[in-house]
Order: sequence, then structure tokens, then C-alpha cells
Amino acid sequence: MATTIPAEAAAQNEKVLSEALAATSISDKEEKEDKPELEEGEIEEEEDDGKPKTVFDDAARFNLKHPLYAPWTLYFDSPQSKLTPKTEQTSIPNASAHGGWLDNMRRVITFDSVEEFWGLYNNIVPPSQLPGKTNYYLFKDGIIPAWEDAQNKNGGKWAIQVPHDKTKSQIDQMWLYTMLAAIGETFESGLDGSAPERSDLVTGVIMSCRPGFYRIALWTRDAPDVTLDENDPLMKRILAIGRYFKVAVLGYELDQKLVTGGYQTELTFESHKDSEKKGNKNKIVV
Ligand code: MGP
Repeated sequence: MATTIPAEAAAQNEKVLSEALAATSISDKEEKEDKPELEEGEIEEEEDDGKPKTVFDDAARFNLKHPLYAPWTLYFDSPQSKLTPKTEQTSIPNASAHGGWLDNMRRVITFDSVEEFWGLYNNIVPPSQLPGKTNYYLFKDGIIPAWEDAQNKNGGKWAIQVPHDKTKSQIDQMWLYTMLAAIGETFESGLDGSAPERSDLVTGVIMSCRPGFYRIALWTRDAPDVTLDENDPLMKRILAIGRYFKVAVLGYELDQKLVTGGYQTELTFESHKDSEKKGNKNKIVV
């Protein structure tokens, strides 16, 4: 049964409603006049109640970040990147001292928290969508992605090449896990599932996109004499890093033979000094 509101009550309701609307529009107007205009892309700041907010509480206005052990810097290069202007933020200090190697390289950003890492990761192009001849370099802040850097010059690299055709769908995950292990400094953790050990031996990781393949590399600050066995403490650490990289990060079996033809390589370590020599045979394979 329909309910009819008496005429007097309806008039009263209408009066209350229009007064309420008028009051709201005045207070809105006053508020707008008090607040500075937001620029495009700017986020309106809420009053800080002083309580810690994680990204799970408020994805835009969190004030509690999870710090990394150290800040990390992402660099990028491609044949086109030399066309982009160098600014104080994008250029690399003392780049000209590296014989042209850093000419195309641009600093993208430095971050020092888990939240900033994800903010960066979610806003950059994944390797599977990059054209050939491009590279991402993620290095501990203060270490330049060059052999000549004081923290790299006695070091070496673990590197693997994987062909495009087989791994297009997996390569982004391989690179993500490589970055996570680098910034989490977990590369010297064992494979037995025990708590991760912090490792400071890794200086940076590199993703190289080439026309037929991808190469993922991990640079270490020291390199062992390849003729030594696992009784040598540094050799033991380098092998532990290689095994963790192969199994826990890249997802292969420890004893898996990776070369099946084409562009695929085994996961191989060589010192930077040896890799400058053509046809170097001084390599360690896991
Ligand atoms: P690369 O990029 O490691 O090999 O080195 P890649 O990817 O097989 O070659 P690309 O042509 O596909 O990029 C290629 C060349 O870059 C080397 O032979 C060196 O001449 C130079 N180069 C590489 N690195 C890592 C350095 C470095 O750290 N310092 C200097 N000065 N030159 C480098």
C-alpha cells in the first residue's frame, strides 16, 4: 500500500532539505577557497594524524616504508638514449673517464625502500617488451656499472643467455627475481630453505636485450682464481652465489644442462679482467 505524506510534513521536509543543501554548498565553497588549487597529477594531502600508515593502509598516502640494506640505482641505455638530454639527475658522474662506455647510459632513479622499488617496477617497461640493444643496470648506489669502478675492477660476473623464443613469457619473472635477490642481498643464501643470509659481494645486476636473446648478469666485487677449488673461501662464496642464482632465482635444477642449441648458454662466471680478453677460457660453470 502506498504511503502518502501529509502536505504540511512534505513542505517541512522540503524546507529542511533546501536549508541543508544551502549549508553544504556554502561550506564546500569556503573549503575550496581555503585550499590551494591542485596541479595536474598532484595528490591531495590528508591531515597527518601522526599514526604510521603502510602501503596496505593507504596506497597513496602511506608514511611507513620498509628500508633496504642500501640504496640502489637503476640505469638504462639504448642506441636512442644518447638523444635524451643529460641533466644533473640523469647523467653519471665522471662518465667520460670510461672510454665512451657510459655515453648512452642514463641514470633513471635511486631508491632505498621496498615500496619505492615496487613504485619503480610498476612503471617501467619489462624486458620482454624492450627492443634489442637495450640494457637495464641495477647497481648498489655509488657503484657505476663499469669494470673500471673501484668496487668492480677486481670482480667478475655470472651471466646466462636465454633465447627469445623459449623464454619470452619467463624473462620478465627471471629479471624481477634477479632484482629482488639483489636488493634483498640474498644471493649467498643456501638452497636448503633456511633464513636468507645477507651478502654484500654482489655490486649489481644487468638485463641485456639483444635481437635474438636476453642476457642476465650479476656482478661481484671479487673474483676467485679459476684454478682453485671450493676449499678456497672466495671460490666457495662465488659458487654459492651461482647455484642460488641458477636454482632459486632463475628456476633451473642445479644439475640441469642448459645448452640445447641456439643462443642458450650455461650459467658461467668469469672475471672482468678475463672477459676483456677475446676467447677467454677461464670460466666457471654451474
Ligand atoms: P658487453 O656489453 O658486455 O657485451 O660488452 P655484448 O652485450 O656482447 O656486446 P654488445 O655489443 O651486444 O653490447 C661489449 C663491449 O662494450 C666490450 O667489448 C667493451 O668494449 C665495452 N664494455 C663493456 N663493459 C661492461 C665495459 C665496461 O665496464 N667498461 C668499458 N670501458 N667498456 C665496456
